[in-house]
Amino acid sequence: MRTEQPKTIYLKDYQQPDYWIDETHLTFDLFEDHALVHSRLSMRLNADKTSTDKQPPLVLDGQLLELIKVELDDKVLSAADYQIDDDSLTLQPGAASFELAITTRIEPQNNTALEGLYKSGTMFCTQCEAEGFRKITYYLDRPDVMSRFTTTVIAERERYPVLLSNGNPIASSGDHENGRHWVSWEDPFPKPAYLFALVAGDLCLLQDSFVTMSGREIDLRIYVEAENREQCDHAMDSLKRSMRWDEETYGREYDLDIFMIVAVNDFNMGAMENKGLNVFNSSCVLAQQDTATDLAFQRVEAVVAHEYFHNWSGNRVTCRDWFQLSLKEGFTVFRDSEFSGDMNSHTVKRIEDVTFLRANQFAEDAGPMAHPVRPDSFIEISNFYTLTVYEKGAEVVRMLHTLLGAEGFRKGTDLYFERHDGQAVTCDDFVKALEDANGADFSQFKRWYSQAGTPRLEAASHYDATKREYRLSFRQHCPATPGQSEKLPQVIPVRMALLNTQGQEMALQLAGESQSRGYETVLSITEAEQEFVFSNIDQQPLPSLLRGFSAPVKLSYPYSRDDRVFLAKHDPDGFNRWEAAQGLAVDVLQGLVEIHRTGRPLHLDQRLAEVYRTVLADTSLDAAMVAEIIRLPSEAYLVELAETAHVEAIHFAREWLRAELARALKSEIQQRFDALPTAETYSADAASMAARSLKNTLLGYLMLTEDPAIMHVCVRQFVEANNMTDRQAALVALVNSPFDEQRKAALDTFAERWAAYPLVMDQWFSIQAGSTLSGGLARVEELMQHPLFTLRNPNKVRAVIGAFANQNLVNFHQADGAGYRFLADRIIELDRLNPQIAARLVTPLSRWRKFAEDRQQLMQQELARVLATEQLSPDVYEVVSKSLA
Ligand code: B3K
Ligand code: ZN
Repeated sequence: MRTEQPKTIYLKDYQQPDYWIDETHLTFDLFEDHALVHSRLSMRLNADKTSTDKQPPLVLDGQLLELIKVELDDKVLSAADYQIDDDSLTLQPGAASFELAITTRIEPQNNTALEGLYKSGTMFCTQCEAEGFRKITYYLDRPDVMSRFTTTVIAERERYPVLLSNGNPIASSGDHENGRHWVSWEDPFPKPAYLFALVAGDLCLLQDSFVTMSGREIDLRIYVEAENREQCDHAMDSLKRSMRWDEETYGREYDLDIFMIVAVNDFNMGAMENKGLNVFNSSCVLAQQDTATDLAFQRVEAVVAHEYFHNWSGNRVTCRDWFQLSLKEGFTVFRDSEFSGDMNSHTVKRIEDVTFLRANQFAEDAGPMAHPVRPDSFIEISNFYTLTVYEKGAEVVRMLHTLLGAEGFRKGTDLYFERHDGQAVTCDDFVKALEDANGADFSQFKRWYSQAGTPRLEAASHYDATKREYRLSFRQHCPATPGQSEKLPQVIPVRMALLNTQGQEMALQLAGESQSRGYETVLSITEAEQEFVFSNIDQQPLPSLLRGFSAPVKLSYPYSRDDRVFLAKHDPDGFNRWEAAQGLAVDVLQGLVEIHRTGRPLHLDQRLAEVYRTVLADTSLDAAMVAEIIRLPSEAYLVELAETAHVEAIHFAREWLRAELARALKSEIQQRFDALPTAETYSADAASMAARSLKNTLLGYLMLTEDPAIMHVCVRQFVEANNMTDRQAALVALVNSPFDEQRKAALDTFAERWAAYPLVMDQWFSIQAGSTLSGGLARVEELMQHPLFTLRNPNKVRAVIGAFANQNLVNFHQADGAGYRFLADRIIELDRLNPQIAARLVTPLSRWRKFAEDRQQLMQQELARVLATEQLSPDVYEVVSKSLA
């Protein structure tokens, strides 16, 4: 924490470092009330940048460190030989190559920010990305400084039998005085400090092995606390599948002899890809049918894969500077989503990703924190681990994949990995490799990296029966975002087909082209306005546009509701069938919101019921798809779409429509519900998960009819379920139902049964915090008094405060502003403990421009109050000040 104004860092100011660190030798001496960190660095002048005759000072990053000793080439320096401030240690090396030895003292047990070396429960662990290593020792803490690390960890044997770091264990390990022992690790691959990791604890392990494509046997280990030993199988299977997939899909083989995952309870995000030693939030490792839902199983699979894939996209080839973060994150998210698609269903995975992107990233891109996939500036890099860098970044890579085709893309990534192995590079280098391998020119495409905001794409069409010609025209426009008022046209790949009145795809012959494009094509839109003419079209077609969401844009086309019904029933493309049903539901809901606001009674558009009826009766369709299609768009998405969001009206209209659909389709829903088998034994395969997903979606609808007979079915499911997915779905339905007695009983039974399982209790917290029944704020305040709640555990903060502010819109936005006041108080409180988590909580308030005037004022007031707080962290300062600007 500091008092002076935090300063902004600009991409345009990037310069190479003055020095390199070839070797890094670290020794950690861990104690209960402090840790000593001894480093020995082999350094040399960066000759490309500066000459030896005017050697620049060496400025090492360091924060919250107590400096014990500095030695330069084995000579102890005195205080006069160096300068120290809050962020750095500066000294003047006498030669172009030198050895620097530094000892610092830190207090991991008091580190509540969970960055650097800290304690989670009884174990020591680290989190160094992005700039956490500087909280461990003085160093060149920047990703373009890559060094070979050797690490020795010394700690009490009894308390910390397991001592881990990156790389391969060096045979030597042994006893030290006073019941202490030590282990040394060596990582042969040069890496930036952000990939450093250390773990010390009393851990047990699940061990397995994997034989790579070249026949090397890799030792695989998942370390957890003893009570979680039975919950690691799914993570281990996911790891092995990821390793195989990366070999088959990208030709990437694992490189060390050992790969370790450690689960910790207190972790700021999902997981971290430290070389050879991934540290995970336990919520992304542990999964077992009794305690984890299918969603949690899928998240474990995706996060294990994501972190594993970073070994190439991030570790072997890393980022030159933090502005390039999407180089590794966008690419790796794209890789993990394709992996998940291959493991389960591509269409369902795509629907989930697009739903998430549109409700959340689009909102970010339209708000005060909007920034390009490659940002131009930041105050605190931790604030830029955003949906834009990750999810929009992945969309950008997906478009490159679409434009090049799978084979061309693979040629490009092969060249990228080969050309840049062991280097710290930029997004431009990535695109250049794809261009060079394919003879492509992506100069215009690269605007996706530099322009923020979600482009709008308006499509229109005209059919000329006499000429048998169909004209499809597009107009693109990207709204202004902070610091970017003028935007240039971007390359927008539109995957599309034309459907005849039978719903069949028509042959696509573009005027001026000699060859037909078959029945589906990708139109590349590059101009602000552009037209495509299709020839030999003998009837008025209905276009199926942006299939698979081939570009992250807001597409509009003047579809009538009947058109959407037709597409929802007949489009051969699964994604666009869902999209048509979504579009219809959005249109219906937006209409209902307006009608409700004028005080008129609401009526159900039977066309939507008809689409749902057809889908419910279609047993040939993947059950997970049925569940997706009959799920109404979220309140958050409706807020995002609205010019001014009227929270109560949105909530009312959506709840009304759900209940109305449930009543209108009760017998069809009941029939389908009854026909779905309840499996005797649990399985986490795709088909079983799909069946559960549909069954529980149907249960949710049935419960809206408030029929006591159904309530009993729900209670029975809650009691008898042999897995957490079904149990939790029943609990959610009960918690949001008017059956007070059953709700209370279910919550109590659940809490009693699972009190010893923190991750299960997180679900219990979050279901209640997210419940839209009235009185939400009081409930949340009560939950915070629960003995298991603590602000020091990020998962608990997310489960209670995060769920309330992000998923419980009616209660968070209660008209008197008490929800805003509550959140601002928590932000201020949390900022003293954990600035990264505090800054994340600002998001719902930062969206104040979306709401009506009275709410805008109340939200701004709270932001202003946060900003006026003394000793605000740069993290919260940046988000709040930008939100108010
Ligand atoms: N690379 C880490 C994120 C680190 C966040 C630091 N504030 C996890 C991931 O994206 O794989
Ligand atoms: Zn990542």
